[in-house]
Amino acid sequence: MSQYQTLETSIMAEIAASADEASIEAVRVSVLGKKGSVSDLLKSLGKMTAEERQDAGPAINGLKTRVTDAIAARKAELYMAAITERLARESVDVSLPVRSSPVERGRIHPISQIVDEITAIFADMGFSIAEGPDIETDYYNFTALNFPDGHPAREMHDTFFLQPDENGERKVLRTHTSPVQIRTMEGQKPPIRIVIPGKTYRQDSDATHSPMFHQVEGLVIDKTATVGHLRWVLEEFCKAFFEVDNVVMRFRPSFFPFTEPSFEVDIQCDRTSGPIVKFGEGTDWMEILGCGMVHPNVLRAGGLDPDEYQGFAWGMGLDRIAMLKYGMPDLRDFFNADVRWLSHYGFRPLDMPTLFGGLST
Ligand code: 2U9
Repeated sequence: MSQYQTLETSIMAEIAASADEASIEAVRVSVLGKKGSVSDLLKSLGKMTAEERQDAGPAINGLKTRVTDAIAARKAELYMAAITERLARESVDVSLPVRSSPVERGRIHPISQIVDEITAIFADMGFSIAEGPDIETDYYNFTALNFPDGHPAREMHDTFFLQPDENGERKVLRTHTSPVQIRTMEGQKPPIRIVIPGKTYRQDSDATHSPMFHQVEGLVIDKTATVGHLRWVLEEFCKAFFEVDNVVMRFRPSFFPFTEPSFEVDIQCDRTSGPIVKFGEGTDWMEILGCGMVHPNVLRAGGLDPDEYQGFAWGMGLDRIAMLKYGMPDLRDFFNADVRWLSHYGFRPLDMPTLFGGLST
């Protein structure tokens, strides 16, 4: 066997024994690099006589071509093997659930959810949302709403009073959202159709009362609004909100300083299944809101002529309704900021309530 064949056999064995891309590269350098064994043979051709070169030339060049091809083939083989191994190691199971993002982990508080549900229903009927300040003047909270000075109804509201300011004026934390309606009447010509969700404050605290609580009120003012329209609006609201078609409502005469006539509204329900109340069936009644035709004095306070305009209004406490609709036993939990309670009773942020998509799904 010639020296070239011996060298070729040993190089081919080294190529075959290379187990990864680094070792085949090392073989290439030791064979074809500047000081490689085959490179040295090629250089030696220059020092040979013409005769010697006649045989050695083709032998060395043939050797170079074969080992170059063998190294390239082995390199490609090892490259593919490395990729295949890496793909197997790094494979991703695309059927696994996506890790939840902060947006998905967060929860909407039941009160925010209920405000969204209620405003979606009234927006669908053509109402706009109105808002106003939590700290109110005595005038907007009481006087403009037909509570005479010294009237016991002012005491009934268990008002939180602020310290008198430099002019001796004693502001209050609003006891209802009704001041917003007065402000709207002052600033906007009828027809008016608004709903007012918001925080309200009264000195009261037990399992079903909190000193800060939430209301939604509504107001419609135009030239022809009647109790019939009021009844229709509230019936449509109850059907959508309680998600039953056959809501039966009962209007009982009542008294509020700002409405005349005034009513308290009950809806028929079934309480025979323990804490879960079913609506649209049963023989029990549950009070859910108060309402009435806007008192002429209140229209005047809003800058409207009661001989030209009339209207109706209603008010509803949200916290008790949320407890009822979502089955929460204690109102105080609403405001304890306990993340475990919120992740249990809260709503998913991307499930926005709509009439076509379902309110509380
Ligand atoms: C204006 C004119 C009339 C709003 C009304 C009620 C009846 C009512 C209570 C329900 C439960 C308050 O949270 S609660 O205690 N509200 O019964 N609210 S009529 O009437 C208005 C409001 C503003 C200018």
